[in-house]
Amino acid sequence: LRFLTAGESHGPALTAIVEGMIAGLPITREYINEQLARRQGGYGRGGRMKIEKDQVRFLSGVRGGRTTGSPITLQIVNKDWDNWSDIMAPGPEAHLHERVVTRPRPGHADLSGAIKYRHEDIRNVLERSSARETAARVAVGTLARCLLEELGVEIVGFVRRIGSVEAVIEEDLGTSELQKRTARSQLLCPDPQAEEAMVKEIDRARENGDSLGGIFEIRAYGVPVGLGSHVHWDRKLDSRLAGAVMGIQAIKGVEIGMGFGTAAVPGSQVHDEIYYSPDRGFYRNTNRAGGIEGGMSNGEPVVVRAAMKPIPTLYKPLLSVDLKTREPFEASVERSDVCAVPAACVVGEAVVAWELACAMMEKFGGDSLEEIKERVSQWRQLVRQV
Ligand code: EPS
Repeated sequence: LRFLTAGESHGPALTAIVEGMIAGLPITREYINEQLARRQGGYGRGGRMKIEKDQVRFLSGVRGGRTTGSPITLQIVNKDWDNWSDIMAPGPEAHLHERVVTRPRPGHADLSGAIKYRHEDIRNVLERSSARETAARVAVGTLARCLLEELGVEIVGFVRRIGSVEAVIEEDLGTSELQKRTARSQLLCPDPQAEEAMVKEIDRARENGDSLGGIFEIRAYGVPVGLGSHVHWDRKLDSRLAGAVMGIQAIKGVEIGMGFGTAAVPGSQVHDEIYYSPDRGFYRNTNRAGGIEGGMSNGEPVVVRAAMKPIPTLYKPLLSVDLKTREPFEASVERSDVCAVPAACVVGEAVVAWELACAMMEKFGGDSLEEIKERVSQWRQLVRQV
């Protein structure tokens, strides 16, 4: 299973091609659009989201509501293209001297990208480094999510922190309650009290011309034992998940389970003790490992957390130097999001779904939904009998 995305933030469209998906998987535009709408939401988004209303189009690989096994092409049109078609045109007609960007924004890909690719106009960098691209990854991840759902794996994401406000989430909160509370929240935060404080903090940041980051958490329930492998570093499930989540724009830290917390306490408070009962088989009473030991899923929920930095496009000026004149200036912008942590959380769900779907395909394989379903159910039965 593999995919590629293409498309600029103010280009005509985002495109993704997914190759290797089994045949017979039920998939609807509506389900993908629902996830795309979730990504566009969240208190703290800026003006661009008033222009876009992301909708997916299938250009190949899906027929009559099911995948055919052929490469799947997904397209999301950028409505903002109408305002940019002169500037972004691919041919000599492009207005290359309009809206030229020579002022690199601190914290962005701008300066390194311009130096690396020898661009005089930073627009050639920012158009692709923009988090607009994550819409394509959400569409792709939703295909993966459909596969996982067929195989009994469920993905739930929520926001744990925005700025200085941390949510309190009861350890024993059931999946459905967690989902219900999260779905009700405009910040995807299951703690309503914390959410209120987060909204205030976002308002304050906006007033100050500042931006805010935060932490989101993704949980995967029903992941069978044995995805990934201990035998080689690049087959470890945690290594792959961390790479995928770190690959989301603005992510600066990823942890699995107790993560960084494991460094501060002795081993007796870190490792999950193992129990056995005839009806449950092997199990643990704690899940500090976040469902992964030795690079393999251990049957407990997989828990991935990520820290997102505050968006670097600020209304409050930060010092920088002009690429062309080498003169210092104070960077300021016209339009930006104040906080996009809930959006990043939806992207997090998508990339975790993707990596888990890849790991499922590797372990169980098959070319059709029936085939992989059969193999997964056999494996689950076998594991219960161990
Ligand atoms: C982004 C800047 C803003 C965001 C954009 C990411 O866009 P614009 O430059 O058009 O105002 O709205 O996010 C999206 C368009 C999106 O779909 O998430 C950036 O510089 O990364």
